[in-house]
Amino acid sequence: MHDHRSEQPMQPDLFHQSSKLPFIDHDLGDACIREYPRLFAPAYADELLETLLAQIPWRQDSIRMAGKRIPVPRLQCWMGDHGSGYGYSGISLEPVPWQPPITAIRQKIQALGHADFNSVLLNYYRDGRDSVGWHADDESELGANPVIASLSLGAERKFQLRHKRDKNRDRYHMLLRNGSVLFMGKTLQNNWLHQLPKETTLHSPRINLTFRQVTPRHRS
Ligand SMILES: O=C(O)CCC(=O)C(=O)O
Ligand SMILES: [Mn+2]
Repeated sequence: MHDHRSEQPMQPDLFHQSSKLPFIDHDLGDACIREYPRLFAPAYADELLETLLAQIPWRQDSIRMAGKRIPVPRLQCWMGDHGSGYGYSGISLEPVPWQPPITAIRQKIQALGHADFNSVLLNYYRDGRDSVGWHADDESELGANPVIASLSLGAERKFQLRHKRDKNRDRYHMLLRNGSVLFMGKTLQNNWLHQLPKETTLHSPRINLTFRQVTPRHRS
Protein backbone atom coordinates (compact mmCIF):
# COMPACT_ATOMS: atom_id res chain seq x y z
CA MET A 1 0.00 0.00 0.00
CA HIS A 2 1.31 3.44 -0.89
CA ASP A 3 1.17 6.24 1.59
CA HIS A 4 -0.66 9.09 -0.09
CA ARG A 5 -0.63 11.40 2.88
CA SER A 6 0.46 14.96 2.41
CA GLU A 7 0.43 18.06 4.54
CA GLN A 8 -0.85 20.21 1.68
CA PRO A 9 -4.53 21.01 1.24
CA MET A 10 -5.83 19.00 -1.73
CA GLN A 11 -9.18 20.71 -2.07
CA PRO A 12 -8.55 24.38 -1.38
CA ASP A 13 -12.12 25.25 -2.43
CA LEU A 14 -13.50 23.10 0.36
CA PHE A 15 -11.03 23.86 3.10
CA HIS A 16 -9.88 27.31 2.04
CA GLN A 17 -9.47 28.98 5.44
CA SER A 18 -7.18 26.49 7.10
CA SER A 19 -7.28 26.64 10.85
CA LYS A 20 -4.09 26.38 12.87
CA LEU A 21 -5.08 22.97 14.14
CA PRO A 22 -2.85 20.21 12.79
CA PHE A 23 -4.38 18.11 10.06
CA ILE A 24 -3.37 15.44 7.56
CA ASP A 25 -4.72 15.28 4.01
CA HIS A 26 -5.20 11.74 2.72
CA ASP A 27 -5.00 12.13 -1.06
CA LEU A 28 -6.74 9.28 -2.86
CA GLY A 29 -6.22 10.82 -6.32
CA ASP A 30 -9.86 11.40 -7.16
CA ALA A 31 -10.93 12.17 -3.59
CA CYS A 32 -9.54 13.56 -0.38
CA ILE A 33 -10.04 13.00 3.35
CA ARG A 34 -8.84 15.65 5.78
CA GLU A 35 -8.05 14.24 9.20
CA TYR A 36 -7.75 16.27 12.39
CA PRO A 37 -6.10 13.53 14.47
CA ARG A 38 -6.78 15.17 17.83
CA LEU A 39 -9.56 17.69 17.48
CA PHE A 40 -10.74 16.69 20.94
CA ALA A 41 -8.26 15.91 23.72
CA PRO A 42 -8.39 12.27 24.89
CA ALA A 43 -9.75 13.17 28.36
CA TYR A 44 -12.61 15.18 26.80
CA ALA A 45 -13.29 12.47 24.20
CA ASP A 46 -13.43 9.81 26.97
CA GLU A 47 -15.89 11.90 28.95
CA LEU A 48 -18.03 12.49 25.88
CA LEU A 49 -18.06 8.76 25.14
CA GLU A 50 -19.41 8.02 28.64
CA THR A 51 -22.03 10.77 28.38
CA LEU A 52 -23.28 9.56 25.01
CA LEU A 53 -23.30 5.89 26.06
CA ALA A 54 -25.64 6.87 28.90
CA GLN A 55 -27.78 9.58 27.25
CA ILE A 56 -28.41 8.63 23.64
CA PRO A 57 -31.59 6.62 22.91
CA TRP A 58 -29.69 3.85 21.12
CA ARG A 59 -31.75 1.61 18.89
CA GLN A 60 -31.20 -1.69 17.20
CA ASP A 61 -32.07 -1.10 13.54
CA SER A 62 -32.46 -3.86 11.01
CA ILE A 63 -32.34 -4.15 7.26
CA ARG A 64 -34.56 -6.22 5.01
CA MET A 65 -32.82 -8.90 2.99
CA ALA A 66 -34.61 -11.61 1.03
CA GLY A 67 -37.77 -11.01 3.03
CA LYS A 68 -35.98 -11.30 6.39
CA ARG A 69 -35.17 -8.63 8.95
CA ILE A 70 -31.47 -8.71 9.78
CA PRO A 71 -30.20 -6.65 12.75
CA VAL A 72 -27.32 -4.33 11.86
CA PRO A 73 -24.13 -5.14 13.85
CA ARG A 74 -24.16 -1.91 15.90
CA LEU A 75 -26.63 0.38 17.66
CA GLN A 76 -27.69 3.65 16.05
CA CYS A 77 -29.46 6.94 16.55
CA TRP A 78 -30.50 9.62 14.07
CA MET A 79 -30.44 13.15 15.43
CA GLY A 80 -31.16 16.37 13.63
CA ASP A 81 -33.40 19.22 12.57
CA HIS A 82 -37.08 18.48 12.26
CA GLY A 83 -37.71 17.35 8.69
CA SER A 84 -34.19 16.11 8.05
CA GLY A 85 -35.42 12.51 8.08
CA TYR A 86 -33.41 9.96 6.19
CA GLY A 87 -34.89 7.42 3.79
CA TYR A 88 -34.38 3.79 4.74
CA SER A 89 -35.85 1.08 2.49
CA GLY A 90 -38.72 3.41 1.58
CA ILE A 91 -39.29 4.61 5.16
CA SER A 92 -38.36 8.12 6.19
CA LEU A 93 -37.20 8.24 9.80
CA GLU A 94 -37.78 11.41 11.78
CA PRO A 95 -34.61 12.23 13.74
CA VAL A 96 -34.54 12.72 17.51
CA PRO A 97 -34.01 16.38 18.51
CA TRP A 98 -30.51 17.79 19.01
CA GLN A 99 -29.02 17.23 22.48
CA PRO A 100 -26.71 19.80 24.11
CA PRO A 101 -23.33 18.04 23.85
CA ILE A 102 -23.98 17.22 20.19
CA THR A 103 -25.10 20.77 19.38
CA ALA A 104 -21.80 22.13 20.69
CA ILE A 105 -19.78 19.58 18.72
CA ARG A 106 -21.78 20.30 15.59
CA GLN A 107 -20.98 24.01 15.88
CA LYS A 108 -17.28 23.35 16.26
CA ILE A 109 -17.19 20.95 13.32
CA GLN A 110 -19.27 23.23 11.10
CA ALA A 111 -16.89 26.14 11.79
CA LEU A 112 -13.85 24.00 11.07
CA GLY A 113 -15.23 22.54 7.83
CA HIS A 114 -17.06 25.65 6.59
CA ALA A 115 -20.07 23.44 6.06
CA ASP A 116 -23.61 23.12 7.42
CA PHE A 117 -24.94 19.86 8.79
CA ASN A 118 -28.63 19.42 9.66
CA SER A 119 -28.35 15.87 11.00
CA VAL A 120 -26.00 13.33 12.50
CA LEU A 121 -25.98 9.55 12.47
CA LEU A 122 -24.58 8.14 15.71
CA ASN A 123 -23.16 4.62 15.62
CA TYR A 124 -22.32 2.67 18.77
CA TYR A 125 -19.93 -0.26 18.27
CA ARG A 126 -20.23 -2.17 21.55
CA ASP A 127 -16.99 -4.05 20.93
CA GLY A 128 -14.93 -5.39 18.03
CA ARG A 129 -17.72 -7.72 16.95
CA ASP A 130 -19.72 -4.69 15.84
CA SER A 131 -18.90 -3.22 12.44
CA VAL A 132 -20.17 -1.53 9.31
CA GLY A 133 -19.79 -3.25 5.94
CA TRP A 134 -18.68 -1.84 2.57
CA HIS A 135 -20.84 1.08 1.49
CA ALA A 136 -20.76 4.68 0.27
CA ASP A 137 -22.92 7.41 1.73
CA ASP A 138 -24.34 8.26 -1.67
CA GLU A 139 -28.08 8.28 -1.04
CA SER A 140 -29.97 10.89 -3.05
CA GLU A 141 -30.98 12.78 0.14
CA LEU A 142 -27.32 13.74 0.60
CA GLY A 143 -27.08 15.48 -2.78
CA ALA A 144 -24.53 14.95 -5.55
CA ASN A 145 -21.25 15.74 -3.74
CA PRO A 146 -21.77 15.54 -0.01
CA VAL A 147 -19.13 16.53 2.50
CA ILE A 148 -19.49 14.32 5.58
CA ALA A 149 -17.72 14.96 8.89
CA SER A 150 -16.95 11.98 11.10
CA LEU A 151 -16.00 12.14 14.80
CA SER A 152 -14.53 9.10 16.56
CA LEU A 153 -14.76 8.50 20.31
CA GLY A 154 -13.35 5.58 22.28
CA ALA A 155 -11.63 2.49 20.92
CA GLU A 156 -9.29 3.01 17.97
CA ARG A 157 -10.67 1.17 14.94
CA LYS A 158 -9.48 0.41 11.43
CA PHE A 159 -11.14 2.25 8.54
CA GLN A 160 -10.74 0.80 5.06
CA LEU A 161 -11.47 2.30 1.65
CA ARG A 162 -11.65 0.68 -1.76
CA HIS A 163 -12.35 2.20 -5.16
CA LYS A 164 -15.86 1.67 -6.53
CA ARG A 165 -14.83 0.90 -10.12
CA ASP A 166 -11.06 0.59 -10.45
CA LYS A 167 -10.19 -2.86 -9.11
CA ASN A 168 -6.46 -2.22 -9.62
CA ARG A 169 -6.39 0.64 -7.17
CA ASP A 170 -4.79 -0.16 -3.82
CA ARG A 171 -7.05 -0.11 -0.84
CA TYR A 172 -6.44 2.71 1.59
CA HIS A 173 -6.25 2.04 5.32
CA MET A 174 -6.56 4.51 8.17
CA LEU A 175 -6.85 4.40 11.96
CA LEU A 176 -9.75 6.19 13.57
CA ARG A 177 -8.34 7.67 16.76
CA ASN A 178 -10.14 8.76 19.90
CA GLY A 179 -11.11 12.42 19.46
CA SER A 180 -10.27 12.58 15.75
CA VAL A 181 -12.41 14.15 13.04
CA LEU A 182 -12.41 13.31 9.33
CA PHE A 183 -13.86 15.48 6.63
CA MET A 184 -14.72 13.18 3.76
CA GLY A 185 -14.43 15.41 0.70
CA LYS A 186 -16.96 16.01 -2.05
CA THR A 187 -15.97 13.25 -4.46
CA LEU A 188 -15.25 10.48 -1.95
CA GLN A 189 -18.73 8.93 -1.86
CA ASN A 190 -18.95 8.84 -5.66
CA ASN A 191 -15.60 7.13 -6.13
CA TRP A 192 -14.87 5.06 -3.02
CA LEU A 193 -16.53 2.61 -0.63
CA HIS A 194 -15.62 2.43 3.04
CA GLN A 195 -16.01 -0.05 5.88
CA LEU A 196 -15.19 -0.56 9.53
CA PRO A 197 -14.21 -4.24 9.77
CA LYS A 198 -14.80 -6.48 12.76
CA GLU A 199 -11.83 -6.80 15.14
CA THR A 200 -12.82 -9.70 17.31
CA THR A 201 -10.01 -9.31 19.85
CA LEU A 202 -11.20 -5.80 20.74
CA HIS A 203 -13.40 -5.52 23.83
CA SER A 204 -13.95 -1.79 24.28
CA PRO A 205 -16.65 0.45 22.83
CA ARG A 206 -16.49 3.14 20.19
CA ILE A 207 -18.99 5.80 19.14
CA ASN A 208 -18.91 7.50 15.77
CA LEU A 209 -20.85 10.58 14.74
CA THR A 210 -21.23 11.34 11.04
CA PHE A 211 -22.59 14.83 10.41
CA ARG A 212 -24.55 15.18 7.19
CA GLN A 213 -26.66 17.69 5.28
CA VAL A 214 -29.85 15.89 4.31
CA THR A 215 -32.51 17.15 1.91
CA PRO A 216 -35.63 15.07 2.32
CA ARG A 217 -36.89 13.40 -0.83
CA HIS A 218 -40.11 14.77 -2.25
CA ARG A 219 -42.71 12.12 -2.71
CA SER A 220 -45.96 12.45 -4.62
O1 LIG B 1 -18.01 4.36 12.28
C1 LIG B 1 -17.45 4.89 11.34
O2 LIG B 1 -16.36 5.43 11.45
C2 LIG B 1 -18.08 4.88 9.98
C3 LIG B 1 -19.58 4.89 10.00
C4 LIG B 1 -20.15 5.01 8.63
O3 LIG B 1 -19.49 4.86 7.65
C5 LIG B 1 -21.56 5.35 8.45
O4 LIG B 1 -22.32 5.36 9.42
O5 LIG B 1 -21.95 5.63 7.31
MN1 LIG C 1 -20.43 5.67 5.85
